[in-house]
Order: sequence, then C-alpha cells, then structure tokens
Amino acid sequence: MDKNVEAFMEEIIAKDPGEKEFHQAVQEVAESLMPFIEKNPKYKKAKILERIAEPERAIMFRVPWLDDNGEIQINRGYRIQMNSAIGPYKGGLRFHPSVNLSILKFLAFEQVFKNSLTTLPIGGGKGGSDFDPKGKSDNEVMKFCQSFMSELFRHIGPNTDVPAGDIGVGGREIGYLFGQYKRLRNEFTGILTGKALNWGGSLIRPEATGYGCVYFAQEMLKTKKDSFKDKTCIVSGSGNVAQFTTEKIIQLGGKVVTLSDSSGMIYDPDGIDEKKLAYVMELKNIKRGRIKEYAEEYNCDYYAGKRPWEIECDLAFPSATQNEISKNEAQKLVDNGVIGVSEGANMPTEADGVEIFLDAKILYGPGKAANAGGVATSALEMSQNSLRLSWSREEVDERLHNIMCRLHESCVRYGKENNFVNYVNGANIAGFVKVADAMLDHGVV
Ligand code: NDP
Ligand code: 2IT
Repeated sequence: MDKNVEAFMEEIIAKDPGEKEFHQAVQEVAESLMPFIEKNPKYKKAKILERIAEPERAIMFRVPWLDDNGEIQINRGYRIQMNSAIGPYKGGLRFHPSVNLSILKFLAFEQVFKNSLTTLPIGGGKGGSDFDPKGKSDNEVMKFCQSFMSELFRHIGPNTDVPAGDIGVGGREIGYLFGQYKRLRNEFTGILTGKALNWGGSLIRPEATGYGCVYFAQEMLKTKKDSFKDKTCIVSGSGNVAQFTTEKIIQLGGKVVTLSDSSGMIYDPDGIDEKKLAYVMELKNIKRGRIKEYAEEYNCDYYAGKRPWEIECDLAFPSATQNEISKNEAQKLVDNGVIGVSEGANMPTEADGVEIFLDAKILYGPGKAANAGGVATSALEMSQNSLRLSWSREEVDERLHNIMCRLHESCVRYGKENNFVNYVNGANIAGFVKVADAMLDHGVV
C-alpha cells in the first residue's frame, strides 16, 4: 500500500476501530485519490480528504413502537449527514437488521462522490434502522415509520436533508414516513423522494437505479463497439434495483438467467422474459414472498444459500447488498469469461475482488458510478417538486439517460490509462473534484 494511504488509514481506523465497511470504502477512495492529491497540493494543504472522511453530523436515536400484540419494540434509528458542500444532504434510508454505524457511514461516504458525479446539486447522507420489515404486518411497518419520523423530522427539510429509499424502504415505507412528516410540520414539501405519483413523486424514479445501471453498462460496452444484443446476464437480488435492471436488459436484447434473495438463487437458462418478470414483481412487491417460488412456478433450478456468481455469463449485475462478491467469486466470473460488471448495489464487491476485475481489465463499473441513476432521478424529483410541475415519462427517462452518458464520460476522462479505463479511479477522482473545490471555496468549515 502507498505510504501516504497507510498513514491516512491508520488514523481513520484508530478513530473508529470497529467500522470495517467504512474503512473499506474510505481506503478504496484514498488509494485512487492520493496520487491526484499529491499532484494538487491545494487539496492536501486544506486537508480535504481528512475532512471528507468525517461526517458533518451523525444522529442516532431511539425508535420505540407497539407491535400487533401490544408489546413494545425498540429499534435504533440513524441519519448520517456526511457532506453538504454542493447541496442539501441526500441519500436513502435502509431498514435491515444488519444496519449499524459502519454500514451507514460507508453508504453516506459513497453517496457524497456518487451525488457529485450526477452533476446535480446534492450533498451526501444516509440513514436507516436495524428494524427488519420482513414478516411485519403493514400496521407494524406504519407504527415503526411513524415513530422513526417523530424524531427524524427535526433533522431534515427540503433544503437541509432529503431522504429516500434503499434496502427495505420502498413505496409503502416512504408513504408512511411522508404522512407523519406532513402531520408533524403541517407542511406539504418535497421532504422525501421516491414518493407515489399522486402526491409529488416522479415518473421513472422506481425504475431509475436499474435502468441507469444498464445505461452505464451500455456506455461501457460501446467503448468496445459492443452491445447487449444476445448477451447472457446474471443479476443478484430481486428487489427494486434487480427488477428494473432485468427489465431494461430484456428491452435491450439481453437475456437474464438468475435472480436471488437472502435465502438463495434461481437459475432459468431460458431467460426471464417480461411475463416472468411481472410474476417476480407481484411476488416480491405485493405478496412479499421468496424467490424460491419462481423456481416452483417456472420449473427451473433453485439453489438454497447460493449466490449467482458461478453461472457462466457475459455480464454481471450485483443488485443485492455490500460485499456479495468475494475474491473467489470475482475470479470465477473472470475465469468464466465475464466481459463486464455493472454494480447496482453499493460496494457489492470485496476489495480484493475489485483488484481481480481491474487486473483482468474487464469493463468494471463501480457502484458509485453505475447506480447513480437512482439518486440522480431523486434530484429530478426534487426539481419537479420545486417547480410544482411533473415531467413526462419520456422527459425524465431522457434526462436520466443523458446523466448516465455524461457520468460515464467523466469516469473515462479521469480514469483512462492507455487503452484501459479504470472506472474506479475515474469515479473517485471525478466525484471528488467538485466537492473538494466547493469545500475550498467555503473555507475551514
Ligand atoms: P430491496 O430491499 O428492494 O431489495 C434488496 C434485495 O437484496 C432483496 O432481494 C434482498 O433479499 C437482497 N438482500 C438484501 N440484503 C441481503 C443480504 N445481506 N444478503 C443477501 N441478499 C440480500 O433493495 P434495493 O433493490 O433498493 O437495493 C439493492 C441494492 O442497491 C443495495 O445495495 C442498495 O444500497 C443499492 N441501491 C439502491 C438504490 C435505490 O434507488 N433503491 C439506489 C442505488 C443503490 P431479501 O428479500 O431476502 O432480504
Ligand atoms: O444508494 C442510493 O443512491 C440510494 N439508495 C438512493 C438515494 C436517493 O436519495 O435516491
């Protein structure tokens, strides 16, 4: 490891020794940025990297609620307000039992660079709770969301911090959170994104992360004069991002053969077509069932406890969670001839797996670039709310597509190494410059 990176990481680790996901995210960025910062001493002198790795504010609070049996449950709520140099804090809320400070700090840190890359005026934040929506009734989810917002409302606002969805937070949760905010403040404002269409939401926001991730892969393929036509694709997860990644791949002529959830994966060598995808959406979004049921419905293989990475493919779309591709799985993908990986999830590849993709010189689009379409469209939702107007599906999709193309160009500009594009360096440096320059302008704050 570079000596400067090592010294920098020692301080980060000493400050919060247990936060390994946060360290992983910071180290990757530090490795990309250190040579750039050495060449641009104004950033070094102003200690921008040291400042950017420290949240502006981290809020942690009690979330008590009554379950359907009348028993009191207690969860922990968080909001990490990471960086507001270029706009109000913006980023999702995650409800999952694994949520802790390390996970949310890594997500908030990634969000700062991602949001900058979109070119839109949004700072970075992330929040959530260790609440597990699985197996809870709608009533329990509502009670939890109301209690969560009863504290969060005093820390957010349309010009301060605008949360959205992430794992375990979709349309239903955003509705309950919005209802409680509106009640407490007596204000109808664009305080959350991912809202339903009839109360301030944007067309294409539900689709945006998955569509954007495929648009990004399409741009990477174009650099090799290639396309999605007849490509075999594997997708992990079966939630929001996985569903709309699959939809767009089908539209562009590719074939998706896997989906998964935390219990296992399905392998459908005939490909998931639009009808089968509609079944998945109903199963996951309405019945809240398990992906295993797909295998029973369509008579294909189900592998309990497995992830899709051993299946031969041209392109891979990790769309479930962090560190879902290990070093060995990355090697397996490369050995099986993968030509591209576009990350719908945040930091889905372990650090030594990333090294394998970079050494193999495949088209590797890291999450903070490839999945930026979701938050970009959230910013478009904020714009529509400010205008008190709503744009057509075509208009939002075209803007999303343009943003992903321009974002890809920025990664190429900063990440080009002879005949290879290192999208990791490209995304980290391109994302950094705008935030760092704003921080220089604002002085020591
Ligand atoms: P959803 O809750 O809609 O879906 C998550 C999917 O991933 C489910 O299939 C879930 O399975 C699976 N999953 C979650 N945690 C784990 C785990 N620990 N191990 C294995 N599988 C797991 O979330 P999203 O689709 O919104 O988010 C997926 C990823 O995309 C996350 O990394 C998120 O941060 C990222 N992302 C999301 C954006 C958005 O706009 N929603 C924007 C940018 C990135 P199960 O149901 O069994 O838990
Ligand atoms: O990780 C992410 O970018 C998101 N979960 C979306 C954030 C947002 O504000 O739309």
